[in-house]
Amino acid sequence: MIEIVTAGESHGKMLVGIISNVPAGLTVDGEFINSELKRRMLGLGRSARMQIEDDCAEIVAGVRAHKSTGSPIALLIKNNDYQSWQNTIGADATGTDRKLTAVRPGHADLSGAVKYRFSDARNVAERASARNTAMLVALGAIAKQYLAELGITVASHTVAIGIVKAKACTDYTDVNTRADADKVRCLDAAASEKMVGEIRIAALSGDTLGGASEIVVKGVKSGVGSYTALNKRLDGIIMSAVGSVPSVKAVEIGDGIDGASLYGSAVHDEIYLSNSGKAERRTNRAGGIEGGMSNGQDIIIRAYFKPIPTLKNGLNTVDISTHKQAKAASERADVCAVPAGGVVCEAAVALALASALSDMLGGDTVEEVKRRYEQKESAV
Ligand code: EPS
Repeated sequence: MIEIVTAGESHGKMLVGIISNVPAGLTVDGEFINSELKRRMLGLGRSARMQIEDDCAEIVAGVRAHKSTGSPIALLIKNNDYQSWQNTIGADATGTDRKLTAVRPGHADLSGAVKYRFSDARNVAERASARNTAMLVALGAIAKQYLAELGITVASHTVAIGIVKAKACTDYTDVNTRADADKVRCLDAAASEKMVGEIRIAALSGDTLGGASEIVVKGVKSGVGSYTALNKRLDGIIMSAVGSVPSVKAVEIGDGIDGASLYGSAVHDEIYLSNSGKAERRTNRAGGIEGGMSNGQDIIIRAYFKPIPTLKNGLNTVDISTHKQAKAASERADVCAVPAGGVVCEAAVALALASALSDMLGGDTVEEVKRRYEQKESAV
């Protein structure tokens, strides 16, 4: 089963990632990985950190002459900002500056400091930082290359920022090309303009904004995941992966939220006999997953992000060194990370799906994986 592990601090020397159980013979395109990393850095509302970094992954193991060898693939992404943190972060650091004791509500600071018994939440903030999502995107790019061999694509677009909602998407072609051309990765031009306005207002008032992204997976055959065991249910696997992305507080599959307040007759996708005699659905309110399995339709996921918890005007908190009431620490942070969050969720979904597929198909080589997938029926 395809699995990942990552390490790295926001201002440490580098981010490290390993993806294991990738079959041999997969073309691993370093340029594609880097283009995915660039997509994560874009979008109005990102912090000044994005001007410091030039995210680029170095492939240091598991790939030879652009092909996976079947061994674990290891990646490195350098943190340029380490230059300014050398004496604070790292194994040989001696600096005790940059303490973080006025813990930020909504961030990992307080619970992390209590859990690991730190008197300074810097260790927590460094690892909990969404900086680590750069490595998630790089590893996700390898998962996307595995999925591409099976004809599967993963894309995303912004559907809400603050109170501004995009109109429902009816055209799921070339989603990433169209979304990436927009400042906030929104496919609805009128909504995009309003979203830009909302981000500017939040920036001026030292505040932050959340929102939602829709992730669209095309080309998945029927029958990935299984109803036979809780941990094989594809909706659960995807929700867990997306829900683990920093800032995500809710995950929806298809029309899950609206459907909860409707009659069943208005929710479930009726099944018809097609002209070719196959059973098919004309609607996709289930978002491509029924009974914990893909049903052959597009898989539609929505990730809901909370506003970034680092605020210019810190919220009320307690300073864990003085045990006095304080204003939360303010650090450089994004005003709105929703456009980037969509790209990160694509990676999380690609990895979850690649993992579920590799669990189902096994296979030592890409050719073997492809042959096994081709044998799967997509409809009856
Ligand atoms: C991020 C890097 C971080 C933050 C952001 C995401 O860099 P720095 O802390 O140096 O500004 O900009 O992370 C957060 C907002 C957060 O709360 O963790 C990145 O590379 O995506």
